[in-house]
Amino acid sequence: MIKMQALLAVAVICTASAAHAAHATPARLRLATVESSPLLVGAELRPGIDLSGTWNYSIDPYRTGQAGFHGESPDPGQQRWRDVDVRAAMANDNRVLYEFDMAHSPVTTLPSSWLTEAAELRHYQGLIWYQRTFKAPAPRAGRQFLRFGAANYWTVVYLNGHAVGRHEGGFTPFAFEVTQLLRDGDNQITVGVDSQATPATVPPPVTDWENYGGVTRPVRLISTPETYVDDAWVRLTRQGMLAVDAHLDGGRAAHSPVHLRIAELGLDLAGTTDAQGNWHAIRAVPRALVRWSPESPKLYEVGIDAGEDHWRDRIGFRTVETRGADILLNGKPIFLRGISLHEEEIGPNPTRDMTPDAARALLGEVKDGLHGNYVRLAHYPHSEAMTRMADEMGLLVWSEVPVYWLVAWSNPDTLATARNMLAENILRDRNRASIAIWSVANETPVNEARNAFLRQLVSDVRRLDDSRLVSAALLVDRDPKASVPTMTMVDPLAEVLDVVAINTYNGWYTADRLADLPGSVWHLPAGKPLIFSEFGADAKAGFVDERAAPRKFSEQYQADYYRKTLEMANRIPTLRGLSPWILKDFRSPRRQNPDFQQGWNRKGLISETGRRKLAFQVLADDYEKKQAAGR
Ligand code: GCB
Repeated sequence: MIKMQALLAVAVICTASAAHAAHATPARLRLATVESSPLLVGAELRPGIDLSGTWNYSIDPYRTGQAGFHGESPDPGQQRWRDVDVRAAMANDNRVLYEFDMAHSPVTTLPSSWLTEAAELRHYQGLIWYQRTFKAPAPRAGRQFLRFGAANYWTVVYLNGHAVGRHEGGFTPFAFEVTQLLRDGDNQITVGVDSQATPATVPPPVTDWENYGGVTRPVRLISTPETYVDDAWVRLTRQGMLAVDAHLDGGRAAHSPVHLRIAELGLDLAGTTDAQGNWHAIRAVPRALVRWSPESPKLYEVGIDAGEDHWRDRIGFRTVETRGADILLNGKPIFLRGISLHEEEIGPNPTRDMTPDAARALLGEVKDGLHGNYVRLAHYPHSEAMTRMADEMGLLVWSEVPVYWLVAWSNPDTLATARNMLAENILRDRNRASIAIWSVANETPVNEARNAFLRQLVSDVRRLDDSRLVSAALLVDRDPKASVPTMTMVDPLAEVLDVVAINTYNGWYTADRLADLPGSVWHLPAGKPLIFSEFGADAKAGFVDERAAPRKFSEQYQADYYRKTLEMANRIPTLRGLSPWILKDFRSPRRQNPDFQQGWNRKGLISETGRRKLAFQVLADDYEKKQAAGR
């Protein structure tokens, strides 16, 4: 059923995955995984208390709050989560020692990354503790959950001095039930977040983007009835039927009456849960149903009523499939006119706080500026604010997990982490009409261990969601002897993907002349759609070189690069989509050319503050033509 049996193994393995000594946490702490924790699908639309706002924070570079100096349990004087008035305790008893005082530590505003909080934190990778108090809802009924949109990367949570749980992974939601731990009046929540990547983490330490440590998405205290809808998935199947799966949790979950309601369609589908609290139903589509598409992003108010619980969401209905080299949306061939995006808001000093307004600003550039119908949300699951905005604005989405470059392919803990992350992402976003493609990896080296790792992820996607396409951004082999650029897809993973996706940087990282790109030769699978999931060139906004052969980093070079690469791409018969790299300049510590980069990857079509470069219009013109030609 909905919580896949196959993932049980993941939960078990994950418990052992805190092998990294720095992240050792007391055994009693539950690890949040899709199997062991509440999912609270659609949590953003449930009533609750938003814990955004002011929190105290305290750095812990030696992780003294996690282990003593010989690796034993941490000293009480270092336990940041203790429910204690430090000043009073030390004033009253001169035997007492605390080497922290959260209540009098500096303050920050969450959600946000600590990187932007203070100059000395700009490059801090490690552990930081956050604490605040909040009033419990009064009166309290039913069940209460602490739900995190995301915290990067390891998170440990305490409530009123008690351990609540921990989570691994920087980009997916997790929740803990705290019904029994809440008290009347003031409650104290303490959260430790450690951003340090290791060779075993997903992603590993070396990437090409900023590792924004911290609580980067909202934290809420969510209330539900005693028995509630923990998971729900309402969609069109590939065959165009309306299907619902729901899972109830609580004392009355089994053999309970449930209703799926879509008032606008006059639909009321009744059923009963089984002994495990699961319900599955399928029926013909109501005739009046308007299908979701980029041109008409119709969303319906959908409800599932189960006892006292009224689960709701706003859902669009459409089908996505492939036929030969075509991608079909609602049965019709579509060309994906897209661009890639990192989760970084427009502005001079982003902190990865993706509010709905910030998401709208980015997606508006894609939809209205570029005439796009598609975005690649790279390289990890983006905030639900982003995928909900894509639903609303009418943009198809490629969603991916950070299985990026050099992952520990032979480490079972790493595989367990990746599988859990993938499942958390899919279960969170299965109700988003915008999501068309789940991607399992980016630019990974072909070898047996990697192939087995990624095949497992592909089969997980198919089991968790058979209504969408599976892909991965792959690399190609280049013939060093050929007189024109000649590339061949030799990656065996392509065989198990619905869409072949390729990243290519000829003319930027290679010595090719731009004039030679259109004559490139590609040897690709014939019967599958191709997407160029990346191509791009850096340009510093405002850097002008009007010569016939403009130099790298000028806006002119980037614009020429786009012209020639588009010419090359448009000649490939199986090409069905593009997501060039990238909409906006983004922070990346590996980019340190002092004249042009200053810590930013400059491949954006707009600068970090939103200034459009020349290449923006080149892509916009190409997409406008494709749109006019009905592609
Ligand atoms: C890539 C990566 C992307 C980088 C980009 C670049 O192939 O997938 O994460 O940022 O190239 O700019 O080199």
